Amino acid sequence: MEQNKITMIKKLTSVITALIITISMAAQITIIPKPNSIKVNEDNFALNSETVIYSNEKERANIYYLQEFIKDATPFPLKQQIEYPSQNFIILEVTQEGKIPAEGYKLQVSSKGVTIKGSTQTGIFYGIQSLLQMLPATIYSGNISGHEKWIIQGVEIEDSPRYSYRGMHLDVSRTFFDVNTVKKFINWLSFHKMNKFHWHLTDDNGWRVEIKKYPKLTEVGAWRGENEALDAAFGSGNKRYGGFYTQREIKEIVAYATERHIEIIPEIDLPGHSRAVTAAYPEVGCDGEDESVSVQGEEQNVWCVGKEHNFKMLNNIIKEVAALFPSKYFHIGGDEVNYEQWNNCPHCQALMKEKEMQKHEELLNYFVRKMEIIVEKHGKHMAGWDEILDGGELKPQTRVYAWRSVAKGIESVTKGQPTVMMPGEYCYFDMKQSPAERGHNWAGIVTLEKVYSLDPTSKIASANAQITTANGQVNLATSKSTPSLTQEQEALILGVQGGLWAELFGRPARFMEYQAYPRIAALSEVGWTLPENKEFNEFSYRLSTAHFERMHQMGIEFRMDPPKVVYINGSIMVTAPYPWSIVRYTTDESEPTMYSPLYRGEIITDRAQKFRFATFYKDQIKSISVKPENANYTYLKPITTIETSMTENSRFPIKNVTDYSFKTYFRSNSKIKAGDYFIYKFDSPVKASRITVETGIPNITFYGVTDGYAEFSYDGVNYVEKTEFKLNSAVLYPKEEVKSVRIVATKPNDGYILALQDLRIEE
Ligand code: TNX
Repeated sequence: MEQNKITMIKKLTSVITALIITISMAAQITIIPKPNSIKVNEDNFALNSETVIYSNEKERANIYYLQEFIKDATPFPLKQQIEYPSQNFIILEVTQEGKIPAEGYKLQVSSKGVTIKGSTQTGIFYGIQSLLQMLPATIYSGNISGHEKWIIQGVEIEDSPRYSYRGMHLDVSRTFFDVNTVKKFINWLSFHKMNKFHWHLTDDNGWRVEIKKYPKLTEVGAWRGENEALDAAFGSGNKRYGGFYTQREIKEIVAYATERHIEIIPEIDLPGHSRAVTAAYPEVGCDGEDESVSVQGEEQNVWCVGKEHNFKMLNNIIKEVAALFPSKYFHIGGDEVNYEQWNNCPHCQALMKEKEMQKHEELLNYFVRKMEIIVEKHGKHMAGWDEILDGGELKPQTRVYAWRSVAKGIESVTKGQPTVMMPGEYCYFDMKQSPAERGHNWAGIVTLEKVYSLDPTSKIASANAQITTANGQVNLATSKSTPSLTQEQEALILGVQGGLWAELFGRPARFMEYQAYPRIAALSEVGWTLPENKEFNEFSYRLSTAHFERMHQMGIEFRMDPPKVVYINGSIMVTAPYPWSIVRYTTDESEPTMYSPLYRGEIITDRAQKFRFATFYKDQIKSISVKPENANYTYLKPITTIETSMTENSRFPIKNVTDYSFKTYFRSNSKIKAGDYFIYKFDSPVKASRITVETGIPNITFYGVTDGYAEFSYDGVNYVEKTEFKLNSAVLYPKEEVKSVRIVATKPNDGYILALQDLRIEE
């Protein structure tokens, strides 16, 4: 009874809060990224079939752009008028009056119509983006629904961005995205007033751009799998996986981005991360005895610096790629070089001796400086990851992308380099969004709020922060005291960029979008909106009441927060992420679907562990499903020993899979091969209804068994009920008490090591 009352009161409070916010925000503007000055007025303007568009721009791009939206989603033709209209209009006006900043705009809505002013086409384009967000969200759908009122709130907006660099990065090497997906990605960025797309075109696991002079880069280097030169990886399995863009397709994408005021910065990742190159042209790699691997476990993935003719090939590659992109910048990577390769290479060592270099970082700097010259020769400035700071000086115009920490960004501007902030702990959208979700976590859990909290130019930025890098090392920031930047140094912080590394984007379907949004919406505000205009709860309100629907109409399968579910005193209580969200549930451990019952209030049960809950948006977008947090699970923990043919990595010992702590796990030192096995042996026979065998790193589904089976034994000698692994796991259903469980591989897995977890044994 008491419990009931509390729930009632809680519910009422949340409904009332929602109402208050709704009423007070009703006449308000929900644009993302938030404009820097908004004055709402009493007027409003209704679009109708007589509304005309007028522009004094020389180019008609903006008119066409807006007309398309209006024509597709409303019943109105929005005809162009040649004379300046006096009423019922949308006016696009380029003007040098009023000193509107280059990317800024003024948007005025009165009962007569809409006026967008800018000093450039880009400014007007951003004014149009804000206008679109003041219309019903179906404006993004491309279809007429017939239910909307096309009324625009009276307002005066004066707006311009905080930073000139507002970017997103996408790795198309680990997971390949086709032309249409890349275009969609770019289009969505433009809706968020983002203006840079950093296209990570090459990496160890696939070379994705056609190079006419070196056709093997894509003939060989764009494909991986069982019978390919590149190993299978990241759960793409032992089938042929890959793809690349022809130069014609690249040009098509560049033109598409340019129409949307987005500059594409190409990246060819050098001199490390180059396994796809050495698979196609082994001669570019180092010579000498060396079996070391890169942080990602790749062998032979470094360009030899001692072979002078390599620079001819690099020049030829850069020449072809540079010609495809109008951007002034060319990114050459520079990250995570496996220096062991250079240490053991006679050519690299001879060069170091000749040039009297002490450290391999100096050799990196030697390489980078030569790349600067090549890149400049082809009319671009160079850009690279923050490792390029490590070995020596750079040209003053060379741009640094600070990924390891905010401190690296501060170090970079202190050295005088123009810098883009993309510290992993705020900007890496390949990181998990909560502990139970899929994703990397080496830079921590990157929640929406965390992204939103970044202030790239803040003087108290976490310069002393320690951050753990991808290979598990702890990096100590170089600057120990609170940095205070000079104005010139501060001006060198060009802006901010999010990163989408794609090792984990193979599944589930459209996981890239799940990782990208709404975090990109938060990032767009970090890049655009002044800190004094930003507040997370208010952002979250605009996001959940208006922008979710826009994203949905744009066709983005964005992430939805799961509900919070607890089990107390025999009842399950659910808190939805937003007062207006829908939660559905099942009672048999199955995934909730749009047909599952709605959660309407406290559920009394003694089988809490069987329940699964998920938040739904419009019955189509679903959160991950969750169990009640503290329900009593029935996993058994019998005393277990394990036998294996594999050798352990001492940081992830085999005993980790017999402690029944599901956080610790085993890693081997090599791939699993056909015939390799694991046997879990129970001290006393175990009665279980179901045993789930999980391989791969928890929540990071690669490094698991790709091809193999699991089986069990009633007597510890004979094995029965062979079950093939599917997506890293196998589920066994014993009928009697079990003495042991065995895993056997039938082919090598698609990762350079194998990871294994504890058995999930249910009574
Ligand atoms: C580190 S960030 C890398 C990438 C990985 C990423 C995974 C950077 C310059 N290098 O190669 O994909 O971590 O989060």
